[in-house]
Amino acid sequence: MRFSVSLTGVFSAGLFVGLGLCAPSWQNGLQVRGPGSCYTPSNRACWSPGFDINTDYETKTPAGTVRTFNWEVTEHDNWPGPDGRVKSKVMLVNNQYPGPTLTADWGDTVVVNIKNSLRLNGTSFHWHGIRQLGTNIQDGTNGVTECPFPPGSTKTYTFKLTQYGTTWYHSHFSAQYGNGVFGSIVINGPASLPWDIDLGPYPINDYYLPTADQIVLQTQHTLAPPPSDNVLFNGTNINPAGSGGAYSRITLTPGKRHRLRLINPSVEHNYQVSIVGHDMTVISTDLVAVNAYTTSSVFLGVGQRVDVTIDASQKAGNYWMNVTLPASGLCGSSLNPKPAAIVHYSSVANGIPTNPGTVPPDSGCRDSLNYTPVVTRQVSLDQFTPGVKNTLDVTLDTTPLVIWKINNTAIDVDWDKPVLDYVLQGNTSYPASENVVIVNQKNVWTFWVIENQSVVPHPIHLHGHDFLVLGASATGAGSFTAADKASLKSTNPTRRDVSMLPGNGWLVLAFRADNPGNWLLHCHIAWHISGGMSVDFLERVSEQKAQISSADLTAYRNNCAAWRNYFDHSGLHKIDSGL
Ligand SMILES: *[C@@H]1O[C@H](CO)[C@@H](O)[C@H](O)[C@H]1NC(C)=O
Ligand SMILES: *[C@@H]1O[C@H](CO)[C@@H](O)[C@H](O)[C@H]1NC(C)=O
Ligand SMILES: *[C@@H]1O[C@H](CO)[C@@H](O)[C@H](O)[C@H]1NC(C)=O
Ligand SMILES: *[C@@H]1O[C@H](CO)[C@@H](O)[C@H](O)[C@H]1NC(C)=O
Ligand SMILES: *[C@@H]1O[C@H](CO)[C@@H](O)[C@H](O)[C@H]1NC(C)=O
Ligand SMILES: CC(=O)N[C@H]1CO[C@H](CO)[C@@H](O)[C@@H]1O
Ligand SMILES: [Cu+2]
Repeated sequence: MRFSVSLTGVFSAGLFVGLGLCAPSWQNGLQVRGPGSCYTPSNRACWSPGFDINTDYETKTPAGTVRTFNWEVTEHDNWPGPDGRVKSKVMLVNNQYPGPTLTADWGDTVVVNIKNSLRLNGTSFHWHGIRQLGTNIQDGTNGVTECPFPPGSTKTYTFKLTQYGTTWYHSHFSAQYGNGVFGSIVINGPASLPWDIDLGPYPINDYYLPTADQIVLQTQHTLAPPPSDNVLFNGTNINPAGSGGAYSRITLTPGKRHRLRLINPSVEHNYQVSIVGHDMTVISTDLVAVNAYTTSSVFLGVGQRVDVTIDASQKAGNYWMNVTLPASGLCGSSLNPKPAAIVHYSSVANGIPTNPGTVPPDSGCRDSLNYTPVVTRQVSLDQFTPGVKNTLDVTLDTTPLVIWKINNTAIDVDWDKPVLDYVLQGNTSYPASENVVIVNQKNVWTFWVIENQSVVPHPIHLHGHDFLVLGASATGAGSFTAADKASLKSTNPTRRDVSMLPGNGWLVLAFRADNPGNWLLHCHIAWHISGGMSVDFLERVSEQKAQISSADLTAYRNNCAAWRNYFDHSGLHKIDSGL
C-alpha cells in the first residue's frame, strides 16, 4: 500500500506516465465522453483514449457533453448566517452560501441560465480562470464584455471547458460577490498523482457583517480595510466569541488518499493553510496541473486555487486545519484571530482537537513559485525588452478619495457602453477611463512588468489566459531593473491565473497573444479593483467581431438595451469602477 511510504520528496507525473497511461485496448476504442475506464484510483494520470495528464489542453480537448444549469440570484435581509450572527443583507445563488457548485468534465460545454431576481442591482457572472478561447463575449465582465443584466431578466452563458481542475465563479458587478454571489467550479480531468477520494471544492473566505457596498464606501475614505468579522471554511465557522455557528468538518477515511480542492474566494484575505500533523501534496495551481509537490503549508492569494492530496496516514483523531494571515497585517486581518476547521478521521468520534500545532513560516504574503506545470511552456527572454511599453506601474491616491491606478489611470467602466461596443464599431477612440492596453501582435509571447509603489501586496489576476510567472521580487525591492532580468525563470515557470505582486516590489508575467478579445488584468482585492486597479488588454480585437455568432450579438444588444432602459431610469448610481 502506498501509505507504507511517507510522502516526502517530490513526486513526478512522469512516474505515472511510465506506468502506461491508457491500456492499449482503449486506444482504438470509441471516442469516450467523460472519463474512460483507465481513470482509476491508482491511475489518475489517464483520462480517456488519447487524453491524459500530458495532453496539451490548450491545443487538444475531449469532445465532452453539454451540461445545463439553471440558477437564480436573490436578495435577503436579516439572513441568519452560518456563524450564529444575523447579517443585514446577502445576495445568494439558488439560496445557497456559497452558491451551487458547477461540476462538469474536461471538454464539456456548459450552459448556465441565470435569472436576476435582485431588488435593484444588475449582475454579471465571471468564470474565473476559464480561458474562453474565442468566446470573450461569455467572460461575464460588465462594462467590458457585456452590460450588467437587470433585475427580472435572465441571461445565458455558454462556454467550453478546455481546461480541467478547480475554479470558481463570481459576480463582477462592483463588489457584489462580497454579498454572496460566488461559488465553486469543479472540472474533472486527469491528475498528476493517484488519489482515492475526491473531497470536492473547499472555499475558504473572509466574511463581513456589513454589506459589500458599505465596505466599498468605507475603503474609499480610509486606506486600511476593515478586519473581517470571520473566516469561513466551506461556508461555515463558529463566531470568534464562540456563541454560535459550527466548525467545518472534513472527514478522512483512514488509509486513503484524499483530494481537496482549496479555493480562496475572499474579497481581501491572502493566507496560508496548514493541517496539524499532516503534509499536503499540491497537484494543481489554479487550472494548471503541476508535478506533485509536498509541503507543510500552502499559500492562497485572493482568487487562487490549490488542489492538494492529503493522506489519512496519521493516528486516527481530530486535527485542526488552520488559516494564518501574514503577520504584517497587510494581507488581511480578521476579528477571528485563529480561523480553523476540523479534519476528522471517520474511525473515531467527532471532537475538538487538542494539539495546537505549529504556525507555518510567514510567507510575507508572497507566492510560492516552486510549482512546475506538467504541460510545459518555455519563453525566450531575448524577446523581452523591459521598457515603458510593457511596464504597468501601480500607484495610489489617497485624497480626496482612495483611488488605485495602473499606468496613471484608474479604470472606470461604463455599464451602459461596454468596451465591446468600441470593438464592434471599430471605434478606437477609447475613453482614458477604460485604461486599455493594446496588444496586436499575433501569437507572440507578451511580457509585462508590474511594479508597486505601495506597501500592500496585490493578487494580480488576468482574464482569458494562464500567465507564466517569470519572477517576483523580494518585498521592498523597488522597481524592476535591467539587472533583474537575469533572475527570471523562462523554462517552465509556475503558470496560473493569479499571482502576488509583492509590497513595494515587482512581478513579471508573460502570456501568449493567442486569444482575441478584451481581457481585464486586475487586482483581485475587491476594494482595490472597485477603486480602479485594472487595465483592459485589447488583444487582437480586429479579429474579434468575426468570432461572435449572430445569436450572441443579438443577445448582447438586447440585454444592453434592457439594461439602459432599467438603469437610466432607476435613480441608482454607480459608486465605484463598476468592477
Ligand atoms: C445595489 O443593491 C443595494 C441593495 O439593494 C442597493 O443599496 C444599491 O443602491 C444598489 N446599487 C446599484 C448600483 O444598483
Ligand atoms: C462542504 O459543504 C458541502 C455542503 O454542505 C458538503 O456537501 C461537502 O461535503 C463539504 N465539503 C467538505 C470537504 O467537507
Ligand atoms: C489552529 O486553530 C486552533 C483553533 O482556533 C488554535 O487553537 C490553534 O492554535 C491553531 N494552530 C495554528 C498552528 O495556528
Ligand atoms: C467613438 O467613441 C467616442 C467615445 O465614446 C464617441 O465620442 C464617438 O462618437 C465614437 N465614434 C463613432 C464613429 O461612433
Ligand atoms: C501607459 O500610458 C501611456 C500614456 O497614456 C501610454 O503611452 C503607454 O502606452 C501606456 N502603457 C502601456 C503598457 O500601455
Ligand atoms: C515604478 C515604481 O513606482 N516603483 C516604486 C516601487 O516602490 C519602491 C519603494 O517604494 C519605489 O522606490 C519605486 O520607485
Ligand atoms: Cu490590490
